[in-house]
Amino acid sequence: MGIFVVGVVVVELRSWIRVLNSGRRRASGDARPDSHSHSRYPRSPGLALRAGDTLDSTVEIRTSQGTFLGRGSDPDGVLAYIEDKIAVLTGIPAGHGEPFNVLRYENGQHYDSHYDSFDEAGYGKQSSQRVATVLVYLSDVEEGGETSFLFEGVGGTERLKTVDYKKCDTGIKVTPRAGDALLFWSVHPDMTRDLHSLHGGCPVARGTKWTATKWIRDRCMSGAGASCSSESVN
Ligand SMILES: O=C(O)CCC(=O)C(=O)O
Repeated sequence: MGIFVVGVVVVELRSWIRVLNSGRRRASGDARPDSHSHSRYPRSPGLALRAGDTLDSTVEIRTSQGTFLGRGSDPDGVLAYIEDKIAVLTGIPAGHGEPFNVLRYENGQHYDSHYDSFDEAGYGKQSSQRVATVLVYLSDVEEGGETSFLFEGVGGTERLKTVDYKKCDTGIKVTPRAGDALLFWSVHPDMTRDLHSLHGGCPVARGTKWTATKWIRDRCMSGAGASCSSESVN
């Protein structure tokens, strides 16, 4: 795996969504996992399940393949480098991050709109909350595959009462570009869930989409191997 430099903020969609443009500054090689990665890294479901959900009942929500990778599984230190950059970007120590959820979407594959934060009514009491997400695009996509925020733009939350969110034709869509990253917050400063953070991955129409998602929690994730001290964020 090579390195993409996650660059500075260039686009602000709302106060809580940022697209970080790499300016195509590749430090070396290609950030996509190699072509054997789907056999090297086993498929893992990765979706948090609500009470009553099963792996079978959620299989159509996210149809991509994925696995989890953290700094511990990367002896070259590339993932640690990116995790540390994300810590600087968010101001939250790297140890609060879950391992990267690396996803590969082929033609027609998608991720239905969802919240990354946990709603206790559905998920039950959690030991920590997901407060922010950094989604790193590891590839361009020839057509489709945008990340959509349905509640964004004029009409906002009202619009969803009348649209079919699976069509991906409303709200704000962010086009994947290799090396860019997207930061958005799932909670307000008072830690209540931000309902505008509803998002999903539109179906890939042509090409292959690779992403690495970093879900960041309000508490340290023990065993992640990264620092949980705010002094480590510099
Ligand atoms: O693939 C995308 O654009 C969205 C991914 C996503 O929603 C997630 O990983 O939480």
